[in-house]
Amino acid sequence: MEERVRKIEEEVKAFLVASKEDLENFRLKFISKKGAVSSLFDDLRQASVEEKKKIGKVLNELKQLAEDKFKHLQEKLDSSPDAAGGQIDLSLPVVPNKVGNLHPLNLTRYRIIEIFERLGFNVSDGPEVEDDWHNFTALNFAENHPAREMQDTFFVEKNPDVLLRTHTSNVQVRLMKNQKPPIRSIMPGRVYRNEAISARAHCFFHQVEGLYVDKKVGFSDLKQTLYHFAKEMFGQETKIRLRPSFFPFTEPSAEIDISCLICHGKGCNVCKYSGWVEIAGSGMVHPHVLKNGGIDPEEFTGFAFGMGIERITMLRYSINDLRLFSENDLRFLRQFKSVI
Ligand code: 2NL
Repeated sequence: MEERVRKIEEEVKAFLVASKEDLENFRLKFISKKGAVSSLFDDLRQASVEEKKKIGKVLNELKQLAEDKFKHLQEKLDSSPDAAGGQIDLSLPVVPNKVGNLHPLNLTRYRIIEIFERLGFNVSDGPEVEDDWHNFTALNFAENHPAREMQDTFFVEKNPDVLLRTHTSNVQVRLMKNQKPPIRSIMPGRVYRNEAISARAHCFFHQVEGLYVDKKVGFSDLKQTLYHFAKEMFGQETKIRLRPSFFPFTEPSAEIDISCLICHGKGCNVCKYSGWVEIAGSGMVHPHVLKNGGIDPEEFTGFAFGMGIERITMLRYSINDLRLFSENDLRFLRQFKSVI
């Protein structure tokens, strides 16, 4: 008898159930009144007292095993998606798959790169932790220039001077040192300034600088390149305006404004009722800077420019608070899903 019990136990364990029909067959075969386990209990009545004790225990365990398996399979089948009549309802709406999207600053960065690549510029990269020479001295900053002060620059060590770069011009310096003209390159990257955080300022931001050095590069090249960029970036009807300015690393220098996208020159909040919005700084590379980069200013000339990616992005999408870019609020970030 014991052998028969073991055999049924093996059968219970091996029985495969894939549908409600299979489960009903399982119940009929093992658990029902006419099932295998009941019939074993019937047979037990004829056994000796000693055998009843021994087999009875094993038989009760078998009964429990069959009932547990039944209950477990029943729950599994009830919770499976095709529980209702064994069919999947194809008319139900799909559960949307949450696909991520690019950060608005990256959308702008890629667009800027795209525009300049088509003009023959490549993309260069360099260190964010820099020394004083590459960040300031090579760029013609005077020894006592206020940008070197603690309140403007984050120093890792004041002496020797190791700092977080305040612009990506350090990459341009390294490029001039490593490469002979012609140089046509843009440098996107993160830069750091020791400023109080507000809607209009942050302790870091992103910049793209550009450098073009070759024989006979003139101011007209600078102007046409940035005019082309403005039209590609903000629309073909965009106008530009150059205002005289000052940077230690360029001479002459000019601030680049574009006609206001919001009011088209009529005057609004964004352009502070002037009709023009500043987008970049630029100029002809100062001869000292060319020399520091190992380039002969008698033979070569160049222009350079720099713009804030945050600023361009704010104009492009009408964003009014710089902090939105670094707060990682998904309600903000998800709005850029299909914008390229
Ligand atoms: C701004 C102004 C500018 C440059 C950056 C540059 C770099 C070298 C030589 C000369 Cl190596 N110039 N860069 C030139 C003019 C302006 O940035 O307002 N940026 C946000």
